[in-house]
Amino acid sequence: MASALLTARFATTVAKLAQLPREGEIPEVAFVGRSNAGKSSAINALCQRRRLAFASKTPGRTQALNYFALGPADLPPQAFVVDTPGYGFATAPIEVKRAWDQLAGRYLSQRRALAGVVLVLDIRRGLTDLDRNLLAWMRPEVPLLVLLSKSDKLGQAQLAAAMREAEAALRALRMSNPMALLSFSATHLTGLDEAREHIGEWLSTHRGAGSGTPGEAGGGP
Ligand SMILES: Nc1nc2c(ncn2[C@@H]2O[C@H](COP(=O)(O)OP(=O)(O)O)[C@@H](O)[C@H]2O)c(=O)[nH]1
Ligand SMILES: [Mg+2]
Repeated sequence: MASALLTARFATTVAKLAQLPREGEIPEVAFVGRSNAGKSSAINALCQRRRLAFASKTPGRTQALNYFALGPADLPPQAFVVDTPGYGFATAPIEVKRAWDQLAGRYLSQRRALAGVVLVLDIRRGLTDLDRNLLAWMRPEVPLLVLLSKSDKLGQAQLAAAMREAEAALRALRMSNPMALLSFSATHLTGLDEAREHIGEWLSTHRGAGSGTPGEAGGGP
């Protein structure tokens, strides 16, 4: 399924949980991270598309879940990639945080179709308290791939140190989720194949809402 990323196309924008596509057999991979961490750029690079996910220069503009469909265009989607709103703008009022929790937080904690989560971190910043808050929404069975993005901004020694630091910070959280960590650059196209492999593996092995026990479909409250 790794190559399915190359078929990505815009599907829909979801501004409220009630507008989510009905849960069924279609697995989803969500990209999460602080505003400006490089989520949209990572999606574009992984899908080999220039402007699929809008790589915004204006942090915090996209307060919605953006769905991209994968698979042959003439068939129902095989999977979805979901770009989530960034969090952690310095000036965000409490209402913005509440809005994020209501949509993205609840999406992360409730969505049965979620086959995996890609957390995008700016490698120069590492794991922040805002990222820790976000990770607290995740269910323990959902696998996590952490992309230390913008790795092109650091030299070899700094990069190795940043990787070690992020690894220790993640380990300290004692999450039971399956987890992988990669250094990544959307501009220099590093880490793409490994990231695609993880995502492809999630999508092809996910047992979603529709494939569980009858009556289980639909997920959270
Ligand atoms: N040098 C470098 N810049 C990047 C990389 N990824 C994203 N950026 C830049 O970082 C800014 C934010 O990227 P964007 O993808 O919009 O972040 P988002 O808010 O998380 O979706 C933009 O100016 C991008 O061009 C990267 O791998 N390397
Ligand atoms: Mg974005």
